[in-house]
Amino acid sequence: MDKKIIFSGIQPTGNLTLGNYLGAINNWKKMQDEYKCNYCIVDLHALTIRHDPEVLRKNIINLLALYIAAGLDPEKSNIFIQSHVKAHSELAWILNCYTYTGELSRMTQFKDKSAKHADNINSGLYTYPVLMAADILLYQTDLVPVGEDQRQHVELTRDIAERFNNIYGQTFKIPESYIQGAAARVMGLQNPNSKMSKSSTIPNDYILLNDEPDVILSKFKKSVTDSENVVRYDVENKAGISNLISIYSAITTKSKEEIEKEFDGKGYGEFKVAVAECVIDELKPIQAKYKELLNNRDYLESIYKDGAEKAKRVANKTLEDVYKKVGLVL
Ligand code: ATP
Ligand code: LTN
Repeated sequence: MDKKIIFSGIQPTGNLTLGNYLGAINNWKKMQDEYKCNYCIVDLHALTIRHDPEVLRKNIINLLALYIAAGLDPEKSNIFIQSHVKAHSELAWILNCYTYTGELSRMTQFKDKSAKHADNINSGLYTYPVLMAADILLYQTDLVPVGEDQRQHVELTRDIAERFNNIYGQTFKIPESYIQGAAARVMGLQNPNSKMSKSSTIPNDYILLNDEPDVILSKFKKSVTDSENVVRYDVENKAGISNLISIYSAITTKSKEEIEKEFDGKGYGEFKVAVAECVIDELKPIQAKYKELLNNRDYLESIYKDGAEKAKRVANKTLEDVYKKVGLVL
């Protein structure tokens, strides 16, 4: 049987957090043998926020290095940069004509980002999910591994694909989101009621993948908990501790019950240090590989060039079919 097709991507908008790692890359890594994986650096999406061009250029390469450092293997997965495959922008335009403004207005991420960037609510931010739909649909994707926050965008992708297929006949495979793991939604360390985000203004709220060990330890020690001093999973009443349990569980693969037992009778101080240590140990080899890769620009270039060529072959086929179906002259 043919392997199922995976597509996912991260925006090169800055340093990645532990949330990006546990909610996305760490799961992607585990899927490489069983599935045919496409992992993209979605640089066009990053243009929806004001940015410095030189910083963006660096962030794109840094993210590529991080993908590989974190365990994505270019021999197994196709790794490429979105803007190198022009079909993404071209299909996005067409899909815009099959997406209703009412649907886009309902997107939670659009509402959040509009609130955050009130001085720059541009059309790209609004149609962002259509470009994401194009990303996914070009590759006849079966599964889209993402964090919980992206479920709504994948639902919209399905609706757009179904609408198009209903009008023109089978063109796109209908994808499903694939949300897994104990840490599908890693919460902020200072504000455990909202998601850990690299764009948070409070550095102690997030762990960056390139944070030094002493910084990681200090951030976990300062993390917000409750006064009960019992390591018990209870999101409603103990959001902070529950978040730490999820992080510890995602990395050690121990169940929540095992963790509660392990720290039975022990206080938060000891638990926080254990969580910090497992995160430090997890990130250490990734950080070392990352530094090494950034010194090997030729290798990185060969990966993204090769990746784009492979991606184009599949993407252009879908795009050509779409062009034909909507009545363009080829
Ligand atoms: P920003 O915070 O700037 O909005 P982001 O950190 O959400 O960005 P994205 O590039 O939008 O980063 O997300 C990349 C992937 O990481 C997505 O699959 C997303 O679901 C996942 N992800 C991001 N934050 C978390 C989190 N806190 N927990 C779990 N998964 C996350
Ligand atoms: N919208 C996603 C990033 C993204 C993506 C995709 C994820 C763009 N295109 C295609 C999965 C599949 C985000 O904001 N995290």
